[in-house]
Amino acid sequence: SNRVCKFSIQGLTCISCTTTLEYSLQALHGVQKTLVSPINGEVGVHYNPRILTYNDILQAINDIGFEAILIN
Ligand code: 9UX
Repeated sequence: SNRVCKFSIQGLTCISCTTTLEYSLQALHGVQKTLVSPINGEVGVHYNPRILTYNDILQAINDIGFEAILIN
């Protein structure tokens, strides 16, 4: 089954970083789809909770240098 989590990413404003973030998240095993908006600095991630948790996704966001807050 699928789950969706959404993060607010601090300081995410440019297309370059948005693309980097999107590729990094899509490279994670268990991530099915990402929706990144540099306009509001948010990212939605569709993932399989049997394979990874939202904390793994948060870790991946942190690993590329962004702070993030889970918003749902
Ligand atoms: Mo980017 Mo940042 O490529 O302040 S969102 S630099």
